[in-house]
Amino acid sequence: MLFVLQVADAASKVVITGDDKMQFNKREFEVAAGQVVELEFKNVGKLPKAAMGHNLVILKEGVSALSFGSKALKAGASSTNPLPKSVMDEVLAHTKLLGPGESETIEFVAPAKKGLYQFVCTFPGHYSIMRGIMVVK
Ligand SMILES: [Cu+2]
Repeated sequence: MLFVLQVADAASKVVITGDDKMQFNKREFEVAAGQVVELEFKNVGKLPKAAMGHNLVILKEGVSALSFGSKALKAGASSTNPLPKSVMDEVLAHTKLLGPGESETIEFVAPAKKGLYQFVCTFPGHYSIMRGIMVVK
C-alpha cells in the first residue's frame, strides 16, 4: 500500500511587538526566501493611539528605513495616516496603524532574493528609533 503524504511548507510565523518607549522587541528576524510569512504585530503599549501608535512597514530591497521615514514625513505622514500613498511603491508589506492593545497579522511572500530588507514604524517621529532588519535567507 502506498501512502502519499503531502507535507505543506509551514509558513514562517513571526511575532513582533511595539511599546510606549518606541521600541520594537526585535531588531532583526529571519525568513526563508520565497516562503509565506505570517507576521503578527502587537502594540503592547498603553498610551493613546494618537500619541504613540505604531505600524510595521517592511521596505523593498535597498530602501533605508531612515530615508524612507523621512520621505514619508515629507509626503505628509501623520498620526492618523502614517503611510501616505505616494511612498507605497517602496513598501513590500505593512500593517495598519495600531493603538494600545491592538494587534494585526499580515501575510506576505518573502522576496525570492536573499538579502537584507529594512523595516520601520512610520508614525511621525518614530522612524529614527523604531527600525530593524528582515533577513531573507
Ligand atoms: Cu511607532
